[in-house]
Amino acid sequence: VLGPANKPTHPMALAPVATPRHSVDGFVQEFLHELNTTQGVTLSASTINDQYKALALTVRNYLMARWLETTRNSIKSKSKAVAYLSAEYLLGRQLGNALLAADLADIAQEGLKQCGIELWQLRAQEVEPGLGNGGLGRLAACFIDSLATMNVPSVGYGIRYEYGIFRQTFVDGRQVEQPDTWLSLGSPWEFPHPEAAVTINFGGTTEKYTDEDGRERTRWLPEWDVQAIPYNYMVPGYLNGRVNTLRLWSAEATRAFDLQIFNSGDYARAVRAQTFAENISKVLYPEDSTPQGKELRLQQQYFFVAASIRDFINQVLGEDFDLHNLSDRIIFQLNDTHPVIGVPELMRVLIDEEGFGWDEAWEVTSKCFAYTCHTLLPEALEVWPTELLGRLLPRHLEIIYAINDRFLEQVRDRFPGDEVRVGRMSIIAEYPERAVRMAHLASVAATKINGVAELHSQLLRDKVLKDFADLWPEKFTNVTNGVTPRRFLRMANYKLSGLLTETIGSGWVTDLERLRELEPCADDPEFREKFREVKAFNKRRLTNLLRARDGIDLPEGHMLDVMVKRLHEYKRQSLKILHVISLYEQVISGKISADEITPRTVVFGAKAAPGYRLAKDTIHLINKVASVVNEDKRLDGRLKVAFPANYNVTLAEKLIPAADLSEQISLAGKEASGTGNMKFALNGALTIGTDDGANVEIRELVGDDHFFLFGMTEPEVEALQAKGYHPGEYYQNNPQLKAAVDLIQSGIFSGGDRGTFDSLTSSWLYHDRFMVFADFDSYIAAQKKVEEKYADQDAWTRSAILNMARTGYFSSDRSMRDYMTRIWNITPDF
Ligand code: GPU
Repeated sequence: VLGPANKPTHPMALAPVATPRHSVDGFVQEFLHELNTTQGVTLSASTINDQYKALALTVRNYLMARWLETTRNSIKSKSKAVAYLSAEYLLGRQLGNALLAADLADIAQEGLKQCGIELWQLRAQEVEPGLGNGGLGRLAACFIDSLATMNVPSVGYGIRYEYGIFRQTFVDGRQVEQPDTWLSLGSPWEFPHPEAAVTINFGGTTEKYTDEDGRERTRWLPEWDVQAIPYNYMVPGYLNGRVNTLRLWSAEATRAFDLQIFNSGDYARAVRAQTFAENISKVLYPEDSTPQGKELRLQQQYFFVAASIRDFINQVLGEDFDLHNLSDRIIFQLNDTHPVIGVPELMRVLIDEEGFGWDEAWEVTSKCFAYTCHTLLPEALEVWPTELLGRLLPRHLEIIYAINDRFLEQVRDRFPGDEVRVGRMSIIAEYPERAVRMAHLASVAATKINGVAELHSQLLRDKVLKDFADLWPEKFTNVTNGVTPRRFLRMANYKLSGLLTETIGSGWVTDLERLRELEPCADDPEFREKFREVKAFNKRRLTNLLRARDGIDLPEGHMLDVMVKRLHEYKRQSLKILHVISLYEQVISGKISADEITPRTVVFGAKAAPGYRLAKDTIHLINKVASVVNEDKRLDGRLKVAFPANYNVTLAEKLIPAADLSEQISLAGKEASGTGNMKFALNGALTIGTDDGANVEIRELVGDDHFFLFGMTEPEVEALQAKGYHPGEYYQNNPQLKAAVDLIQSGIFSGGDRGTFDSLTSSWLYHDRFMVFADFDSYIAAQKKVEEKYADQDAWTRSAILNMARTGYFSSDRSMRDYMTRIWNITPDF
């Protein structure tokens, strides 16, 4: 496919590409040019979608010179780069971020106005690329933003799913999934490069042979293959002239593959074969933290990792690079275990294709990977049955066995006679079936292993990966997660941003710790008033959005109490809805009068994995409670529940800045970090939360007086588990809890049917791993404190300002700096 490159003979070929003039006129000229020549329409005949696309292309053009320059420099400079390997990137809309990075927002607004177009209308056209599930995918998106802004040579690698995370709808209160057709109107942000396709092999067998030098070698004789087509996306740094690349792979059938079958005359089979190959990048698996062990999923993982490693070696390093020095040029950061198959893949490339000996190859490989673990739940750790892995990747399974043999020898050396430990640590599990433990493979291969918050990293060392920490304590470290201040403060909360910049200058956007300078403003009544006005503005903005988007009417003057995150038992949306039910129950049973309730709207946003029954039942319950509570006049409009469907990054950007109260109520020891918690605090919401994940660090920074802590600590959870958790006792001994649960079982939320929510109530009552009842009392007490504080608006606003001023630590820029010093050993090149 690739012809010889043309020599640049024209002097213009060496000049940097032209950037359109940074002025309203320059912008309008470029915009109309794109509308006419790329969309092929006149302004007067153009649709909103034409205009959106022309705008996207225009903004791209402003970033283009920087992108080409960055790419050229990164190949020339030969500095060490980071390749972030992630099966998910939950990017959110691109237009706003690109406008911000190119410093074009005001110019575009004015230029479009002159064309009779409203910028916000075009922004609303964009369908966000939802190529991730939740926190893990969004973290990847924040990290590549920070790497670009901090001038770190880096590339993100992943999968261009044709269908991202499903679109959630509700039918009679139940979740129904619709396909996410984000590409249907075309995607102006991507640059496909079919000429740079990489062939990826699968299946078949291996065979031994003797090479010309008389050495025993192995080769893989694969059975089928697919093409990996790269699609490049710009990752612009914030006002710094740098644009990094995110490279997402799309699967296409190889020509050889279907030609063979076409020639056999079986047209239908040929087309089926094509579909089979292209299925690999068809759809994002919607399970979050609960791997399904499906063959297609392993195909996806190998597909993108093999293509990425090949791509880096060929495109960035070039043919004559001595791969013995690979670790001088690259560190592959593994975003959880999804890309861990890259470890045996690099071994295979070095040994089978490059002729390295085993030890030589391991020497290189064991310096090129670092592993981030994102969970503490044992069921979230990926394992692949050897039967499946061996069928799909026979050579890789052999290599994994060989890695394991040498590794277990090391364990036996260090702990002679401790065969129980050897069994625990083995990369291969024997029960319930023989399977590869991907977290063990990652831990053996990685130079560094990190958790994502202090508590999480400590629990990894002490529990989940304790044996590995005993063997290699120096491998373990922590990097607390962070979020990008560009998207989640500067863009999402432009009113607050304006106030911040007016008060301390604009430096905070790239140096978030400078928010500290706002601490004194907490005591300034004038500033507090402005801060409250910003919050009120954000609430009105949300109200307008939810009215148009969902037909939801948010009442005015309510405390906005927000719980948005994936639906999981461990995150305990159940505890939040029990609180609502309890408030309702107390009013309708006459225990309290409606005017004792703080006017409050509880907002939920949550998708459940399509096969996760209890999670879906919880969504059903929340919706049913909402429809009963919202209509009941006895509450005097003082308690409302809003559950907009299809929570995504776009909605988060409107919801978080409007929130008063942030719900972070997982059972202690279960949430690795959380990152929504950080976004809320930075936008001036107060947290009600357990001592879990990054909540611990948030509370340390903002101070106990400005955080509503409740619930058991992790050691208390462990102790209760050990002694035996009996939820029935809490139910029997706590009348308020009993009344709430009984109200569900009365059928009041299910049209009189008493059994509708039995799955939930019996789970809480008889086998709740996440101990909702045990923390109920303490949660209710903490909510009382919330109400007391909210009654004193000055005190509340003061705390809100301090939350914002003291959480600059949670910038993903800081996370990236920590990765650079603790894990990657690189310094940014300026
Ligand atoms: N997380 Br494992 C996911 O979003 N998906 C996963 O498959 C796994 C973890 C989350 C953690 O639950 C959350 O606590 C953390 O903040 C986030 O990853 C980013 O580290």
